[in-house]
Amino acid sequence: MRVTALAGDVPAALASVLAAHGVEAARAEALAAGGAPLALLVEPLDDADQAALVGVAARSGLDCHTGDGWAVLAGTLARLGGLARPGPDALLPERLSLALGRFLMDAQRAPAEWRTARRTIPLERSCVVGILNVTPDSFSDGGRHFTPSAALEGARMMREAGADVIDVGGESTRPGAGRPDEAEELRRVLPAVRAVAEETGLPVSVDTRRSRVAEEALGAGAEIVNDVSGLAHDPRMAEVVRAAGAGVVLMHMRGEPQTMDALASYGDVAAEVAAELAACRDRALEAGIAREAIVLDPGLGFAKTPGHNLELLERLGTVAALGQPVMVGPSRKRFLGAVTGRPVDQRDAATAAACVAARLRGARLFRVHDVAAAREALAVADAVLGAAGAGSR
Ligand code: HH2
Repeated sequence: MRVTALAGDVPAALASVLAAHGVEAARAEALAAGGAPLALLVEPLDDADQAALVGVAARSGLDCHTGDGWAVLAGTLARLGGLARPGPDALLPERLSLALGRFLMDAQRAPAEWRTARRTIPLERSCVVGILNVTPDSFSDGGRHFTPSAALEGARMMREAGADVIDVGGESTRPGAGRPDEAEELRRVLPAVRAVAEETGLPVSVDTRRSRVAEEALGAGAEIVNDVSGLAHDPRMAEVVRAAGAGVVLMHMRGEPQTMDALASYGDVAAEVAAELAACRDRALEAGIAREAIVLDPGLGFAKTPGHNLELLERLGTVAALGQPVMVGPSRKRFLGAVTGRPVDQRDAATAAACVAARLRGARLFRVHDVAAAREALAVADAVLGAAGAGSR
């Protein structure tokens, strides 16, 4: 007798083993999807809801651990899905089955594209977003692309290197950076956005927390707004994004760039960041922004210690389960210096490695300075995932 582990991505491995043993392909896929292992934290719970969960979990063959006001359920997707059944056959009180059902629907959504104001960007292969900081003081590339012609030249080189999107920013958000006023941010950003959109044909995103900068950049050819405050900084930002039908990156941060380092305190960083991003996504939906336009970003380095950033990368699946495409921006950041001992200008290999780690945990978009290094590393990660039959992950 031989016992073989289904290594790698379990659903993909299960589908391929079942198919190799003669199960028809579509059925093998369905069985494999249902067999995906999942562990969920459900909170807050009152005593009655908790008792209902414990009873149903035992009858359904699920593991259930409980504590004061919470429960962790673990089992296969198929068994957990049974708990979300609505209607007369429901196993759980409606409040619980609805919450579980909504979560499971989001978790199984595998967004394969991103809608912007001008096109739909495919996300089957990793999407590399090239950073173009038109700032004098960004932490790694400040001053390099400060004039419009230098910005355009930088964008052209990134396109050659395989960038899918160019992200233009006029404000450094590194801790302690001085903030340009609105007029200065506009002066920096608009000529670069106009030139890059016209000359490269690539989708341009504008990295700003100001609605007026976003609005004018969208008018000048940008089609995505990358807001590191997750629409929280400027109350008019959501409306500007909605009205333009722009793509939007909602990034997680606490406080402001000037105060965020003091707010890097979490009980469970992945769960808390995911919950705060879910609330941010829901506010965007309430404001009328289309679900297909929204990308979520855990905000590596923003109100996070080096340890938090690493833990977030390892547990990125918690964010990916929200059902939106996930972007990460590890590029040249301090936590990579802490791991490798390298100074800021020697962190591109570490950045590419962090991108691959994130890709394996479900990220689809990668905001980087060195496009060529990330593109090459992600081509390998994409090929490995594709080879495992996990291309839709
Ligand atoms: N990081 C920075 C700026 N914008 N946007 C997203 N979505 N995700 C990020 O991780 C992110 C971001 C900070 O990096 P950088 O632009 O290189 O530096 P600076 O803020 O100093 O210009």
